[in-house]
Amino acid sequence: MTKPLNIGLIGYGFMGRTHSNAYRQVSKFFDLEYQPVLKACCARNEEKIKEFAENWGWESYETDWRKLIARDDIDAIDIGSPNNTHYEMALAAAEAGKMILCEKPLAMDVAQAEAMTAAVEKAGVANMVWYNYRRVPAITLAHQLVKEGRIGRPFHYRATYLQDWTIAEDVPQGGATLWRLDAAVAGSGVTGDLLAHSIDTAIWLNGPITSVSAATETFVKERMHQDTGEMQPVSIDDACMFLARFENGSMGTFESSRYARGRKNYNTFEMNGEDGSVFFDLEDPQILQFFEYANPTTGKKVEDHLTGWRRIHVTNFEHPYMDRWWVPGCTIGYEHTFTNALSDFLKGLETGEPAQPTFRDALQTQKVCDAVLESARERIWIDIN
Ligand code: SOE
Repeated sequence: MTKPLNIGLIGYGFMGRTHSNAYRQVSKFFDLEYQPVLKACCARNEEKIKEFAENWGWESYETDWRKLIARDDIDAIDIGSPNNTHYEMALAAAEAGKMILCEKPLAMDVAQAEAMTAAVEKAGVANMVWYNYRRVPAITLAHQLVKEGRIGRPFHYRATYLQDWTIAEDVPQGGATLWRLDAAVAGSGVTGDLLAHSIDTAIWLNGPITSVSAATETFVKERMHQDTGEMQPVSIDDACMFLARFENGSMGTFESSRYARGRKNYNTFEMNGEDGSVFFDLEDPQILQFFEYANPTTGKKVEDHLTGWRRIHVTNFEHPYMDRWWVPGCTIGYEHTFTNALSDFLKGLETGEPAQPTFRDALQTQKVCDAVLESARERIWIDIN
């Protein structure tokens, strides 16, 4: 017996589209008790949201998010609007007893993230944050290998997240499409937008981060505001680098920039352990690179004159999520990571085992982001609890 789950989506931008696509696809590929119904979407601009609703097949639309949350025919609220709206919407949705799926980063800062986590936990509503890269099959496979102990004791974690779309000085900031460049709306620059992904993945693979030391830079100091046409100081971090210590004794380096010419969405990580290493690059998304020095289960040394980095094509039925898609060797892409995440959320409702990252998991990422920004400001190491 299937159960309908009525979704109310807030936001119609890039993430509104990725989420809508996931709602449309998920029940066609995954066997799920809960089947999402695209009940209503919501944004202030009526013309835009009407067009969006028609394009993606939403049954209805609202122009006031409070009305959407108040509707009796909505079970789950999906917050896909800019970062400065997440807090108020999440509190109201939790208060109304709705499940919540929230875009990343969870909040503008730790204080908001803590209140949001407390609200969903008090209300007892299912919740998840869309850190979609956990659901890239090759990253999920890396997680499996690490948790199985295949790389042994971890020593190093190395992450980069590079893009190049803000190099030109005449790229405006703010407004409906460029709010990621306005700290008042986004909370921060690359730290909350890109490094939050890297931090989420790192914590998932390598456990808690306990202290950080960071440096940030803003290369272009003034930009025109998209709506007003006025020149204004740039408030975000354009680039950020930080050192990290993990609870398990390993060390990490993280680097992010939107000024890395030629890099479009270069999200990589490498983890080096006593018995092996893993490496992933989102610009080569089907591949997980694995170096095996020893098998920790048998204690047998594997490295010999034929050992090298193995490029595992994560496209077989045995690989995470892949039995749900096409046939072995046929690749999947960016949009599937959202569908995979949604299927985990819906499965979680069925099994009672919540899909991660929950708000509480994402609060940890928020703590690291805040500590990174504080460390860069104060030029000191910051501990994270
Ligand atoms: C920024 O350009 C961005 O769209 C992020 O906001 C997303 O989270 C990331 O996955 C892709 O890049």
